[in-house]
Amino acid sequence: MEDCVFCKIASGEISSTIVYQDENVVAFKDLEPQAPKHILFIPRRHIASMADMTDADGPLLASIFTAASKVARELGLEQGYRFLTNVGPQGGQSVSHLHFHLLGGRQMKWPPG
Ligand code: IU
Repeated sequence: MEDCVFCKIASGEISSTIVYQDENVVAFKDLEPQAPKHILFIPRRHIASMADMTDADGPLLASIFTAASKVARELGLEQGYRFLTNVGPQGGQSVSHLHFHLLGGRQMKWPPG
C-alpha cells in the first residue's frame, strides 16, 4: 500500500532494525519501546488489522506466531513475555497495517491500560 509506513519498512524503503524476516513476515525493533525488549511482527502483505483477516490468512498467522516464539527465545525471554495486537481506534491501534507487539524483559501488568 502506497502510504503505509509498515509496507515501506517491509520493503526496505524506510530503514528499521530488523531482527527476523522471511518471505511473508518481517520483525523489527519498535521505535518507542515500551519494555526492555519490544519487537513488532508484520506480514509483508498489507492487511489493515486483525479485523481484516480471512480464513486464508491462517498459515500467515502461524508463521507470525512461530517467528515470534523463535525471536523471544533468541532474546532470552525464558521468564515470559507478552504478544498482542491492537485492533482499531478503541483497541489502541495507531498504524493501520497488522502488527503484533512482542514485549518482554520486565514484569507485565494486568489489566493493560
Ligand atoms: P499500535 O498498536 O498501532 O499503537 O502500535 C504501533 C507501534 O508502531 C508503536 O509502538 C510505535 O512506536 C511503532 N512504530 C514504529 O516502531 N516505527 C514507526 O515508524 C511507527 C510506529 I509510524
